[in-house]
Amino acid sequence: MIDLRSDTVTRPTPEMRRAMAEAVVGDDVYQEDPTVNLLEERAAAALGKEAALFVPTGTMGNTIGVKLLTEPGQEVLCEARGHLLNYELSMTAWFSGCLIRPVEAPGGILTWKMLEPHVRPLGPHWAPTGCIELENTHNMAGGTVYPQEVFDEVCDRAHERGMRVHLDGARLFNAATASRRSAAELCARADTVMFCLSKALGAPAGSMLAGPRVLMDKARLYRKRLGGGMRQAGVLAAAGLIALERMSLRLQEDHDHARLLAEGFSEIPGIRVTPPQTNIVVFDVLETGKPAGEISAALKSREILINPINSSSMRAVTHYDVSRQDCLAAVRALAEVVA
Ligand code: TLP
Repeated sequence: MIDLRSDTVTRPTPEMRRAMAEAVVGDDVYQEDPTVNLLEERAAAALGKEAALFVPTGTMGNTIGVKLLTEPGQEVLCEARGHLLNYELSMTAWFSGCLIRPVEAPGGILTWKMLEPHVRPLGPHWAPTGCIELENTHNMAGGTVYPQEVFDEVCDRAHERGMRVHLDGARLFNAATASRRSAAELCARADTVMFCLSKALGAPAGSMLAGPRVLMDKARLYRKRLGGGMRQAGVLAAAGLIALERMSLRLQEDHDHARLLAEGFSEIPGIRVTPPQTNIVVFDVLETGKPAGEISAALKSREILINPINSSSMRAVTHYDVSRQDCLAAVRALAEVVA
């Protein structure tokens, strides 16, 4: 099977498996796991933040990040296709007691001009906006990258208005690679940031939440409340260190593969695709006359896995376990299926 459903499907590299087997561990709930402690220090340094916390998933990182920046009864602004709103089982409502107000943005990139009309002060009828959540890269918009001045302006204006900013940087290192900036530069003005070790970076599990130390101390308690106190988690953190320090340097290859896929797809009659900026190719199949679900099933019978997003669009994601040859095979299979 050539698995283009997501970059979450990567399996740990042989080097990760060795590091996991040899990891020095302790009880992380007592903060005594040296490998977790090291990963947290290195992640904080990579992001230019005071402290970082190892969490089991990106969803938990976002859940805690938003909780830290809001009070119950506030609103959170996020892009209409955002992961926080659509794929996290309403955790913002359940855990933070906040309503998400979605704002549509072309390419998933929210500017201050788009956000400002939706910012609400406290009033007799209104819940105040507590926090803005941005996604970089934006997953369902096709792995798009924030122009840095747009991102920074949203943060600055939000802060002037007393709001705070959480960055869902599940694929922050893809954004860094594409924009040729450091991850720290990208998130410098956000209050809290989450990135995933278990997506493009190839670790088997784990994400990092980072921000000021006082917030990360609180985050540690929220993580425990959510059932995320993982004890000898150094076994996972050992793979996370390799993800952070080595795998983050090879992402251009995935981006090149995504471009190759998109170029091939764009030559197939009825397929419309925007050139990808990173490792995610979202493409429209409406004009083929076939529903995306049917195309996905037909591809599966040819040993290619690509998920539909809805009835007319699909998403292919490149990653460490996908080669140039695999991408060419996927293009050939899609052309056959559509024909
Ligand atoms: N994304 C997954 C699915 O949930 C859609 C994927 O296959 O892309 N933020 C962003 C931007 C994400 O893309 C994801 C996962 C998460 C957060 C959540 O991470 P996990 O799955 O670790 O909870």
